[in-house]
Amino acid sequence: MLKKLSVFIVLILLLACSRQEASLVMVFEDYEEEIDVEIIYNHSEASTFPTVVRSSGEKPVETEYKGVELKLLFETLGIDTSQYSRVTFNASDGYRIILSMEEINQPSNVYLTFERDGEILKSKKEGGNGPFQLIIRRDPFSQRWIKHVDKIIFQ
Ligand SMILES: Nc1nc2c(c(=O)[nH]1)N[C@H]1C(S)=C(S)[C@@H](COP(=O)(O)O)O[C@H]1N2
Ligand SMILES: [Mo]
Repeated sequence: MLKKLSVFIVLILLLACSRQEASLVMVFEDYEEEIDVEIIYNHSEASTFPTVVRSSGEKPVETEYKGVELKLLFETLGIDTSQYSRVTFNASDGYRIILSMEEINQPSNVYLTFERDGEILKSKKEGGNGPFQLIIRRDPFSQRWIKHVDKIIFQ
């Protein structure tokens, strides 16, 4: 009984630690700020939506992603988006994309996601697309669905 309990506790601790690994930095003109990722995971307006995932060398699969619409997240963080015209997203593997604020502001289009089919997105190290993946719903070919986003730069 005690043994089972300690295994359980160790598992919970491991889970907690693996989630703490997720980090996201926002870069502005004259300063940068690491944001509290719990704001993303616990966002009251996080939503779930269906998508078709086209991964290289595989058949398209219908999946469900959960995330926060990026413009809502920016609002929550108190970022005055009217000051900027484009946003660069950097990933931990060196991949990078740039979006215009105009595209980000389109309704129900650009999401920062953290869950796929009910499971928290795994990091690159764990073989997943996470911990955060940008999904652009009006971009069906997914080249710009940047995986492992770790830095968002406002310009
Ligand atoms: N971080 C990161 N995101 C990325 C890529 C990448 O190499 N690194 N490739 C892009 C491309 S070209 C496609 S088609 C989709 C799907 O890539 P996958 O086939 O490797 O899953 O992810 C996009 N996002
Ligand atoms: Mo691709």
